[in-house]
Amino acid sequence: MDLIRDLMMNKYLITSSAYFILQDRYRKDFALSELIKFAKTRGTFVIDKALAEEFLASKGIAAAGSSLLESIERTAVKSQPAEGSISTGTASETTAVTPVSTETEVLKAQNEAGQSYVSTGDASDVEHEEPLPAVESPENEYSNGTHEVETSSGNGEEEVPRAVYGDYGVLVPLEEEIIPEKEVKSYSTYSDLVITPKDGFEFRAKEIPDDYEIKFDVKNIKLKPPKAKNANGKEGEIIVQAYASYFKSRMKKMRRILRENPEVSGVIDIAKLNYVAPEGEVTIIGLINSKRETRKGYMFEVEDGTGILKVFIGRDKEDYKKVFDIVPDAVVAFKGYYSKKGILFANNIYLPDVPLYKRNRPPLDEKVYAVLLSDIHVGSDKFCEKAFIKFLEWLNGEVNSREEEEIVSRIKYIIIDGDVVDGVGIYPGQYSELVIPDVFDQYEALANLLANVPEHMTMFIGPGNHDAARMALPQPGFYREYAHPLFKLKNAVIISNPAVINLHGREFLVYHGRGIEDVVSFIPNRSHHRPAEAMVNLLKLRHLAPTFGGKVPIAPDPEDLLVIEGVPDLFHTGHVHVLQYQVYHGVFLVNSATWQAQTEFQKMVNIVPTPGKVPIIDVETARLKTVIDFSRWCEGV
Ligand code: D5M
Ligand code: FE
Ligand code: ZN
Repeated sequence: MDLIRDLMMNKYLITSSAYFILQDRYRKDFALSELIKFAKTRGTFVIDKALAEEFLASKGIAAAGSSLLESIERTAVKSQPAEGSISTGTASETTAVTPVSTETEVLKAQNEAGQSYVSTGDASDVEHEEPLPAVESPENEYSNGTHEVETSSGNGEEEVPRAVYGDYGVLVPLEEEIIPEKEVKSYSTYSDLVITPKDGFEFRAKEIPDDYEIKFDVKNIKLKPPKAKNANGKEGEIIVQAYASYFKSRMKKMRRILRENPEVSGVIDIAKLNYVAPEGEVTIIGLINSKRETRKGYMFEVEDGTGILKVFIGRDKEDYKKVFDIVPDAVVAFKGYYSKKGILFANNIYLPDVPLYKRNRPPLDEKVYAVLLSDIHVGSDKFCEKAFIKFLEWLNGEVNSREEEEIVSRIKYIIIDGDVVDGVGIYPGQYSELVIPDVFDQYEALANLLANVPEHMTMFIGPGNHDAARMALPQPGFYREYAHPLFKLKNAVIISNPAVINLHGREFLVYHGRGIEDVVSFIPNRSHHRPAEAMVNLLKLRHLAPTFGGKVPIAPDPEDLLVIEGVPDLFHTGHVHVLQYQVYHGVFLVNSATWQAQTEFQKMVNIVPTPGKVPIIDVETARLKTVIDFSRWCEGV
């Protein structure tokens, strides 16, 4: 644990698998300062597996053997064992971190159709569907050991001290846990904030009928959890099967997309390549295990479920540039000549991409606008409270011009794209930057703010990585125990991350945006500060978080729900806190900004947010109408 503690003291994080690799070497083969120096050169504060391996390699030390879980996973996913020791870059960091709990989460999420399921320890959610058995009949608990009993109820008004049932059901008071009678909060949750529509303001949108449909929501997908064949090593077996189905599902979906391209025809299984006539041109579709620069070009290792293959593309080829768009675990097609030595010499690369055609949508009878928000981060001391309240007043008709009046009058929808609160314990040192140090109160505060959005405006609210939700993607929704004030808002629709909303016949793909991190990590010349360009890359790969085992945790669902299956009219992300938009092949890409000024952590990693800027979308064209700027009320936060 020394390594973890020492890194934490320096505001660095380490993932479990990196810890596994480094722990034995710490203070024997390397010093903390060396590791930190190395991480600095990479511009990160997170020591993950890849970085740990590179670090050891730079010191001429071989990494310890990979974890058991990784090796079983490889066996499951790959149909043939990889030869030699090629680094695939696809090892599962996520699995290695918390295999069992991730799995449990998945299964539970499936069973409960995305409902919340985490026992919080002090939940006071009256809407909880299944009261904890211990609360119902504590006197019947006769098992050995100690059982902590939940006795809180109803909004925390009548707090009964918690108690513990010891052996034989004897009640033992739990002194150190006794909660003070009435906690005095030193912070506001905006319970007194009342903003009402401006007198006489005409909201045209009230007369326009609602026309929305949630076209895709993770909660509505019934996933069948894989079954273990025997009781021995049950969890491991289930995880292996889940990942195997996950990759199968990714391959299947991407094959369908790639085959829409007429140039990707006559696709052949890798296992059958040895039977093709020599000199014949072949096309294969494969998942990228690894990519390596050589003297004359790039060498890939790809697999398709029937076999593994090396693919080489030389610098002289026209499609050579496309190698830079390919990240680990993306699925692409290669066309070229197969040499019996087992290498495909590619001439062409096909990314799944988005076809270049004009989507004709019937015109709307009336103009309708949608507001895109994300990353409100309520609870942070950098939350731009003043600016957000100005924005709420604006929605209620406090406008500055005729043009704004026309816009506000026709706003019917507000899409909120995650990180709605700041959460607790999300990044090192966060606690000192929280004004609301309690997640329950953060959601209460947010709901009190959003209660001031005029009722005829429908809000779609999905989670991000700061929210009380499953951390791994996709995120089915918020945990109800924490976020129940949001569920109570009359005009809010809780959505998953990602989700697809159809507004008046236009498809909006709504996604918090962590996949942008994959793009920034693997594609040259991409930056957190130009998110729309990274979004183009996600669209080209038709996947929201292509790389497995990188920074972005992906749940081992038996189906890959992160493939961009349909081409949306608009693609909305947040996460990196910078407003940017552009059109790519007819799709409007927009990363909405934030309501949080720069945090200390962002200062360290050199992220400069653009808070308080609000893109307004014309639903008819699914394009930007205008950006309203509230940033002047966010200075000096
Ligand atoms: O993300 C806010 C911004 O901070 C976004 O640009 C990603 C970046 N970020 C978040 N976590 C990390 C780590 N661990 N390393 C580097 N950059 C990071 P938010 O999700 O609001 O925290
Ligand atoms: Fe955020
Ligand atoms: Zn985020």
